[in-house]
Formats: sequence, structure tokens, C-alpha cells
Amino acid sequence: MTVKIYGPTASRAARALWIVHELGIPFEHVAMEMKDLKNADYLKVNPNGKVPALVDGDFKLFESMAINLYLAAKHGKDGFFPASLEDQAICHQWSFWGMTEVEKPLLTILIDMFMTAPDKRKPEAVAEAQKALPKPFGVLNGALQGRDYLLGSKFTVADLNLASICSWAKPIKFDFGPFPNAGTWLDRCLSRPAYKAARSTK
Ligand SMILES: N[C@@H](CCC(=O)N[C@@H](CS)C(=O)NCC(=O)O)C(=O)O
Repeated sequence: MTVKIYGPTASRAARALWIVHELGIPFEHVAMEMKDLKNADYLKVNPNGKVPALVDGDFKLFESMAINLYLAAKHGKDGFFPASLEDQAICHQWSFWGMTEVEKPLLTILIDMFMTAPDKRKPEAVAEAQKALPKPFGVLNGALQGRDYLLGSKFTVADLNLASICSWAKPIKFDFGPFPNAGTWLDRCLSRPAYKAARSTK
């Protein structure tokens, strides 16, 4: 069955597009326009009127991390979705952590830098977000000490989910100098062919 991924490539739908490329499963990309997300037809897919959303046969799902964890559990091979309950919990841990500890400050800076008219920018909010980032990136840096990926030597859905959030550190030119493990891990993840393929999905 072909899964449908809803949402423009330049949105959080990129996370789901990355994983379908990584898993090598057939998918249909329903690119959507942001202006259509509150249309009645789309609200039947995702009542939040947001992207991404997934439809897999009769099954519908929203929330980017939930979509990716579902697809990884269903289609992951060779440890991409780990076998043990503990390792699966670690994948959930990093996915939730990315959303709660990292996403907001990164997005605050990204929106201010690239999507806000100069007279509407909020330097205080940006300064606060800048101040918030070293703490989680310090934690991530420590977790990656002596290992290539979050669970060890294998790239898993934990890496994909967290790197898809942390990818926003690139356009805002976050300084990974004090966090070299996190910086090289992010480069390693973002150099994967599936990430590049997802970004060029029309
Ligand atoms: N926590 C949700 C956030 C979804 C979200 O806010 N998506 C944005 C696009 S990146 C959106 O649909 N915005 C439209 C709106 O808020 O009306 C997820 O990770 O899927």
C-alpha cells in the first residue's frame, strides 16, 4: 500500500519525506499549499489543519515525530527501528526531546531571520532563544561522545527525527564550535542520500 504524505517539502513534512526515502517505501506526496490547510477536505485528513499528515490505507496520523516512529516501526529493517523495548524508548526519548527542548528556540530564530519583515523582528525573543540553545546542545554533545549515532554505531529513527529538527540549526548558522560531537553528528545525518532526496522532492 502506498502511503500518502501531506505537506510542502519546505515544512515539517520534510521529516516524513526523509523517512520514506530512507525506508525505500512507495509513497505519494500530496504537496498541499499552506493556504489550503484549513479547507474542509484537508481537515478530514488532519483536523488541526497542519502538516505533515499521513494516510496509510484507512489509517490517518498527524504529528511529524509520531508519523516517523510509526513508519519506522512498520517498515524499518536492520535496526533502523531497534528491536528492544529499551532502545525503542530511547528513540521516543530523543524524538520528544527534540520537539520540547530544541524545536522552539530554533524555529524562533529561523522565523525571525527568514520569514519576518525587518520592522517586525523581535530581537529579545531571538536573544532568549539563542540563550536557550547551548543547554540542549550540550546534552546532545555529551550523549554523542564516543559514538557516531544516538544509539551507538547505527543510524536509527532517533537520529533521523532529531536531525530533522536540528537541521534548522544550519540556516541560522548555529555555532557548533563548543559542541563538536553534535555538529559532526548533524553533518553525518544530513549527508545521507535520503535526506538530500527528500529535500529535492517536488
Ligand atoms: N507538532 C506538529 C507541528 C505541525 C505544524 O505546525 N506544521 C506547520 C508547518 S511546518 C503548519 O502546518 N502550520 C500551519 C498552521 O499552523 O496553520 C508536527 O510536528 O507535526
